Amino acid sequence: SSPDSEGVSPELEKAGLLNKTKIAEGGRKLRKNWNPSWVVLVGNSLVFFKDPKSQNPDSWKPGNSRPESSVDLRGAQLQWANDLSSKKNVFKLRTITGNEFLLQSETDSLIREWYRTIQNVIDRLDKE
Ligand code: I3P
Repeated sequence: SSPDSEGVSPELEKAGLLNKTKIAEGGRKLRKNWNPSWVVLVGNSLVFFKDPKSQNPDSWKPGNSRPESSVDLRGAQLQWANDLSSKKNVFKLRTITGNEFLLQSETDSLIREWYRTIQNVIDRLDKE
């Protein structure tokens, strides 16, 4: 993060384009609806943007474009979930409140890097 933002905004860990579908809300199963999503990992949250215009690393900043939704990673669980989709490179993120998302990329290295980075945040929060 830039020196200016230190102490003002939480740290931007990662941002990029992934395919996303929500598959459960509060434990209740939902019908899949895959869409490209600009995903931003910042502080303890994964933030989703759907507006293509917001697909740049500055978008998550307060006052900029409005996120579609945001996920608290504290107590969340991550697992590879290629059994839950016909697509390759799919993992499932389950929040403590029972919301479940599938995230996917055609690029193996990219999805592995996302998995590793999100798991690191979950592990860090587990130790707090
Ligand atoms: C779904 C759509 C999804 C697919 C899902 C289908 O059909 O094709 O892309 O998930 O499979 O049910 P619809 O558009 O009619 O809702 P994947 O792409 O992840 O395979 P599923 O029901 O086996 O999860």
